[in-house]
Amino acid sequence: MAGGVVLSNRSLNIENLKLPNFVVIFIDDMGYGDIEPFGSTRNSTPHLNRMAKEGMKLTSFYIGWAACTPSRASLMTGCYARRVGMDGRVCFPGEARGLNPDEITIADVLKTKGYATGCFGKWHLGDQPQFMPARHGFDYYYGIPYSNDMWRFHKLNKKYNFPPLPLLRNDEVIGVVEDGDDQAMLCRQFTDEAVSFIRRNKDRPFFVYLPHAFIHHPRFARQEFMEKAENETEAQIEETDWSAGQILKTLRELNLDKNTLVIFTSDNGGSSGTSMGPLRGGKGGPVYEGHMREPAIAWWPGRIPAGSVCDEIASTIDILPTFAKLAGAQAPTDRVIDGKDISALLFAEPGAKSPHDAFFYKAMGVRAGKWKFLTKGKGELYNLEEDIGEKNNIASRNPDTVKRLRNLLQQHVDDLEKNNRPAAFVENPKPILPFPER
Ligand SMILES: [Ca+2]
Repeated sequence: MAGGVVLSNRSLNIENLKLPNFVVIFIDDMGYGDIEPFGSTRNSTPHLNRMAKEGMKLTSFYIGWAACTPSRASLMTGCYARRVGMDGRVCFPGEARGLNPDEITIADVLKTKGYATGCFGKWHLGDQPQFMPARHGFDYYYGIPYSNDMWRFHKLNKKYNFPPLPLLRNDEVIGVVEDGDDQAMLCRQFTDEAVSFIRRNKDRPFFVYLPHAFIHHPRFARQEFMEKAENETEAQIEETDWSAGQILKTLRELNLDKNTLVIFTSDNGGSSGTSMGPLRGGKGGPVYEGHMREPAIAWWPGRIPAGSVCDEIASTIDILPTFAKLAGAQAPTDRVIDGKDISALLFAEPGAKSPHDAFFYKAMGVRAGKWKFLTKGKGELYNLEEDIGEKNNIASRNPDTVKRLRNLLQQHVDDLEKNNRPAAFVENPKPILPFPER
């Protein structure tokens, strides 16, 4: 070759030219204090300990909206759930509503760059064919379409008459979750499927979304975890730790660890039996930190500094813009996306700050820096730097701060009113499996 720059294979770092892989491990109903890196002394989580030691703990990491369905809608679209019409209650089996097929999900964005995309676990964004993972950018799906408690043993079964809880591979029903033994296998099955998908796609960029059914009630875990634990909750948490370990081990074995970003977090605050650590609140209810701040670990050896901690405000809504940036893909520009690229935080670039001047807790609260305001009652103001447990309402002493934050929240609520997109509804919805005769 004459002239120009000639690169030998030696000087050309092929690894750097590869698009990064992405894995999101999304636990159901895990609390802020349920794993050792976030202070648990009850549950043993060696794999997550190592993940944190090799990666970054995000200590002010929030979901985009509380509860299973809205939280998943936020994660998938990079938007607050009301923005995409998926706030309010969770989807039920055979319901007409689901995440609008017109929404652009993380998987859709990554597909534009040729990613293999797989979803392994609890979907919960509508169980009609129009709403399932295949219509939202996933090449492959293995899992349950909604919560593991939406089955015949649910306490409200008499009222709702839940159909059998199906296990799906793509759009095919391959099993039914009939009993506790079946429930106990869900973490293992989703993990094994995700690992196998990673192996099959090791030579091309991939996105693995692993939304576990664990640790949502009813709680059952495999025998080997039950034997070591004091109760089902501990066993389930420790099994999700095992699951994360399997994923990371597979990435190391395949030499993909230096080219894969893995994020571990939870979909909303912990339910009964879990720990929110120092935070107030838990699953459901109003909008204290324990409702929406989640344990979160980001791992990408060589890119994310080992053993780092980031306390800047970040959220699941940031995952779509961040992955888009890192993949060289275009995040949607024809609509409002609430999330922001947080790669500078993840890579601990000097002086990196949260891209969020304000973060919103549903449409009922706002955090700006250390200040947090809730509309609850006459209004509550907390200084999270000094009072992470939200014990001292100092609203009456700080009227100017209250006013500023109240305005920020009102602007956000007004904007959600003006710029929102609807959920989709189908006519004549049917459950995936027929309702049992009664
Ligand atoms: Ca949940």
